[in-house]
Amino acid sequence: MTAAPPRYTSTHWGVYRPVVDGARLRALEPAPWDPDPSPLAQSLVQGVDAAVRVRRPAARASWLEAARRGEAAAATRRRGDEPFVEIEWDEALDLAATELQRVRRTHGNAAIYGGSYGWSSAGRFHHAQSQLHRFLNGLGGYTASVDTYSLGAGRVLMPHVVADMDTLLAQHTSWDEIARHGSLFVAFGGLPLRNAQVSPGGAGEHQLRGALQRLRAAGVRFINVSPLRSDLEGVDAQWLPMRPGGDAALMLALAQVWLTEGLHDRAFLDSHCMGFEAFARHLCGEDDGVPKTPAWAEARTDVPANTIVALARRMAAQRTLINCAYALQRARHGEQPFWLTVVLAAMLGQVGLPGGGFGLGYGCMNNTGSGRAPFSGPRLPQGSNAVQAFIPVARLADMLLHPGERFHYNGRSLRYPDIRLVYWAGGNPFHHHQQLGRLRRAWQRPETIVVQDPFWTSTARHADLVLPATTALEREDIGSAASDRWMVAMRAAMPPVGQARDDHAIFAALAARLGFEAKFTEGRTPRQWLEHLYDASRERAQAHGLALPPFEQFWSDGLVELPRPARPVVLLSDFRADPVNCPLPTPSGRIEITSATIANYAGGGGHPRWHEPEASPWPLQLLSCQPATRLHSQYDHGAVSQASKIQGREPLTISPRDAAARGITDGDLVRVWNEHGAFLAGARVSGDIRPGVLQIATGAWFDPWDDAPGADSVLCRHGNPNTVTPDVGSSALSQGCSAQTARVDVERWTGPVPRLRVMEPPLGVAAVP
Ligand SMILES: Nc1nc2c(c(=O)[nH]1)N[C@H]1C(S)=C(S)[C@@H](COP(=O)(O)OP(=O)(O)OC[C@H]3O[C@@H](n4cnc5c(=O)[nH]c(N)nc54)[C@H](O)[C@@H]3O)O[C@H]1N2
Ligand SMILES: Nc1nc2c(c(=O)[nH]1)N[C@H]1C(S)=C(S)[C@@H](COP(=O)(O)OP(=O)(O)OC[C@H]3O[C@@H](n4cnc5c(=O)[nH]c(N)nc54)[C@H](O)[C@@H]3O)O[C@H]1N2
Ligand SMILES: [Mo]
Repeated sequence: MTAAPPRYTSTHWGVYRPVVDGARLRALEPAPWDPDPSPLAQSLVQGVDAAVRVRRPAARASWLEAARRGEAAAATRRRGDEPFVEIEWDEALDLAATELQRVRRTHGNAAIYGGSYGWSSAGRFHHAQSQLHRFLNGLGGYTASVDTYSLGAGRVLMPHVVADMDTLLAQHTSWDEIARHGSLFVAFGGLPLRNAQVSPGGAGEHQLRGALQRLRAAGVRFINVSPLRSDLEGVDAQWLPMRPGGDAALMLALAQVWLTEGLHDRAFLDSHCMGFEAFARHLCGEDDGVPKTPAWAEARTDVPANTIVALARRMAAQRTLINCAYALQRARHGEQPFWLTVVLAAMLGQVGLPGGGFGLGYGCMNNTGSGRAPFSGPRLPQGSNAVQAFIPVARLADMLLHPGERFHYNGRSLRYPDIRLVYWAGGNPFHHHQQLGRLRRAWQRPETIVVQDPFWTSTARHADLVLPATTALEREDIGSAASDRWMVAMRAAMPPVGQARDDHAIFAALAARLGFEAKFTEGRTPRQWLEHLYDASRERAQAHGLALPPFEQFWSDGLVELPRPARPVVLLSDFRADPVNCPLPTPSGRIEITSATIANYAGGGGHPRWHEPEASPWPLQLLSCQPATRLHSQYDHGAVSQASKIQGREPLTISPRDAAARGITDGDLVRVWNEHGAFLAGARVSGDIRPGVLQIATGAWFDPWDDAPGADSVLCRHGNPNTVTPDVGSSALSQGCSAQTARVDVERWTGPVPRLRVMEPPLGVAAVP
């Protein structure tokens, strides 16, 4: 008798063995090989079939009435503010298909917004966004989105300056090489252990904690340039508690010290870079009359000038890696710190050397620095989109509010399409988008909004038609992430909860109603798709010199290990060794310290520069970081996230000084507000944060308290920071998300303590038996 094959499930935060008793998940045991498993999975144990699971298709009452008559629904009541009616699957699919057909016939395919940004789940076949895109392409196309909330400014900027982000991330120097050759690690935004719990598609072996210990043991010293001490822990890091948003000023001053003291590498700047001269003139103030001195930077960062000088000399004297967290570019003019990170590394002449140069996002995701091949495994072919219209992803509300209006993006002038139908699968814009009160207004404009999700998220509550999707535990899939150690055969662990259906099955049923089922499924069953996608990835693996076993063996082994490449990974080492024969994909083939393209697109001289922050009446800056206790909004109802709440609200970190000035003590409920809206949170008073700054994690399910006493703008009673973040592009160049550029005030909340509604099923949906 042969042993039963191992049963694994893969999540964005690790690989686990599900323990199931009948239809109930009892435990998720961490993979035995994982040295530092993430606790996040424990939220699934009670969470997967919690009361907030969507068990049946449901429709907003007044929309349903109109749709049953075959009419575009006049929104008589606001989305998010009306009971639902549970309906049968057949009717739900008929209504969705009829609405898709009506909208495309009446307004054209560009009237369908299918950008559907979101992380969904780790399996690559049922990846909801890919399934939706394939489906909508089969229907004749849709308005798409480009870039990400993660790296909006960075993704647009980097191809002009060095290379595209995916190319760079795939080659990040391995932690082992940094331990072997590095001396100093300067971390803008720190290296928070909480963020390295995840990687998109899977994090099969958690490496950051071990890597930091190895670096420390090898003698590497760390500098944590961040408003939060806790952004870099366990390695005796020196903390520079700088003012958020000031990084570009600090970086310019470091460059200015090197220039005036002759510590920069002229030979490297000559052979591998272009446009240093104009930048050098800017550092000296020859163009604008303002030398970018340490004293100038002190006034913008609160880092003392003598500390800046000492740091500059220290960096120039040894092998130094300069890393920039994604967070720094999720802001107004977020391109600047990313660009300057590269410019600093170039001035030190250490780009392409092991342990030196730059990093963009060590510590942001688990797999960065794993030293493994960038091989990304199976992915669903999405077909091609016949619609040209697209938006930079974070311009969602602008698009809905301003059809036909022009906007700038990466050197182009484009128009917003007129959206009549929104289809969202695998994302939660009512957690992730900025200025949620504005999104709520924009969201009233389309005629139909379909949301496909396992849970009654705030986005589902703001939909017209909600289709219940299975989770990865309820179906078969393949887990795979770039630069991860494993590819995982994800076996179904339990039957679907309620009437939930797989994302693929839902789209296949819609395609059947719309007459293109065969084109959508290509006649394959889901298992046949897994085999087909695996085989295609096996061929790609061969190009990386990786030999994968046949599908049958992979499926019965439960996973396959992707070996490390023989040669150590060092970012841009080929370019360093031979810039003529291994040029960069920039116009000059070199690192562009000055970019004619950007000067042309955006003006301003074409080199990095400092932008003074806009004046604000609000005294505090609010940072909204990634949550330690969940992935974004996923499983906010689960045990791990719930255990962190204060009086049921999201914790907000505040300095003792700012708390005392407002009579706030640890554990109090507080209200944070500005001109955009407000949220309630629980105060966590801590000396780990510098005064003048508040920090709260993203992802608390948005729970608007519309009948709050005296509320004149949106108020979230649960703690979603996007009620107060500004919905403005990072710049006309990149149009990324500027969530970090939020200014607010905070006070002790003395009003009534409202009951949360978002953790219960919405009105009209039957309670769980
Ligand atoms: N203020 C502020 N806002 C931010 C950020 C910030 O730093 N500050 N960060 C931004 C960043 S970097 C990101 S990436 C975004 C994240 O924003 P999102 O990616 O939208 O957040 P998630 O919570 O991961 O949303 C995924 C949704 O998919 C659903 N889902 C999971 N599995 C499946 C499935 O198999 N099928 C279907 N149909 N649905 C599924 C989940 O229930 C959840 O509702 O947030 C952004 N927003
Ligand atoms: N556990 C967990 N891990 C995650 C995620 C999650 O949801 N949960 N999300 C993942 C995703 S999608 C992404 S894109 C990455 C995002 O990775 P990041 O965007 O880097 O993550 P953040 O937590 O927003 O920011 C990291 C730190 O930067 C600091 N910081 C913020 N603004 C500034 C500034 O102006 N200057 C300086 N010097 N420091 C600043 C903050 O103190 C913060 O703790 O994280 C990933 N990791
Ligand atoms: Mo992200």
